[in-house]
Amino acid sequence: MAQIEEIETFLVDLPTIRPHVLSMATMHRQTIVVVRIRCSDGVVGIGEGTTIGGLSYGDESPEGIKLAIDTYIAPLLRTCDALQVASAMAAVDRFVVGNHFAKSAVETALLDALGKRVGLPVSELLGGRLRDELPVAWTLASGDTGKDIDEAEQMLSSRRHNIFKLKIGKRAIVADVAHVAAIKKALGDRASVRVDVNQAWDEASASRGLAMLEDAGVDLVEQPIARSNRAGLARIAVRSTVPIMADETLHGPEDAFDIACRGAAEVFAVKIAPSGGLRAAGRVAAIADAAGIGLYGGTMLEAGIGTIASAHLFATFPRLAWGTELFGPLLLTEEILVEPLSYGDFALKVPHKPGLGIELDEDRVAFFRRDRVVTRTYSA
Ligand code: MUC
Ligand code: MG
Repeated sequence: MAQIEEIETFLVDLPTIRPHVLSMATMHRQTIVVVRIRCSDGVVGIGEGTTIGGLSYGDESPEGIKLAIDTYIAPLLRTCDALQVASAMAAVDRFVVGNHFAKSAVETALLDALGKRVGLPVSELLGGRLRDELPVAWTLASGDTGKDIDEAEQMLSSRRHNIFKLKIGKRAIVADVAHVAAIKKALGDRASVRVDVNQAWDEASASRGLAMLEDAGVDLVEQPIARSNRAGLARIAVRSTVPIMADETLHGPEDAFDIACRGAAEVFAVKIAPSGGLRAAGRVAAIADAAGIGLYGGTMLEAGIGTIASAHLFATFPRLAWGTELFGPLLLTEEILVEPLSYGDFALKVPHKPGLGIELDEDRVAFFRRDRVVTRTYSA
């Protein structure tokens, strides 16, 4: 038995390298919730809960994630055995409904601690890794066609990314499609070009937009309509020859099963936080795989902790037809890990060290903590 002695949470605000323009929000910074769990055997695990654009993307905000952990989840965990992660999370599930991002952050920290304790990477705790590196897409979302093309060219020549996801849905369909077509024309067969509408269209607009995107040479269309309209998504998926990917409509295994039964998507963006944690996201992937739905390793634009936690899970997938988009740390100006994640040759390497296989740079984290104490060296 190892007692969970302390659960610390704090918010870290990190600037982005450029504005990241999505249909529902423009990001200038990313806020991550770091969870640190200290156990009675001296082992410490870390986790991350991260969303996009405050409350504009989903039901949980960074501040809400912290509050849910501090006020409701932490007291439940204090009586749990850190050696038994599934049992600890079951105890949380009994008394905490929803709050998937908060649960994901806590479960990640428990798995990190367990891995460190037994000397195994998290991917092995999750059933066993099948690959050591994962293909990684990049999102072009500067809001400017010329800048996006330049950015893509840089990524191609440095061999960092050759899969690009374009954020659309903010402008009129014709303007958006012209933007996508110009980028695809510039990149040609050197890159896969995909789009994410982030729910911005209604069904009629989606039908129109999809036909135009197909002509532009787009390989995949993500969440074109509202997350609640699964019947509409199924109708669109039948009509469209470009595969449809489910994202915001997917919040765990039950959603995965419903979407699969409806035939509402050919691809799933599997994400650890919206799913409710690494193990729940694994169940989402298993349902998709059994239903013949292609897998894509998604992100909530997490920093290094959430990104590598996701990578450990995705490395266990037998099939990963659409690769991943685990580029979150590369969108940030600041590195919060002692050793940055290893990107290169269009892939992210999954560490072999115990646990998540990463270490926080405590000084940098302290500097960017929202609640940091600033010591004045001058008198006002
Ligand atoms: C989303 O909706 O997929 C993932 C990559 C990116 O640029 O935004 C996120 C969220
Ligand atoms: Mg998406």
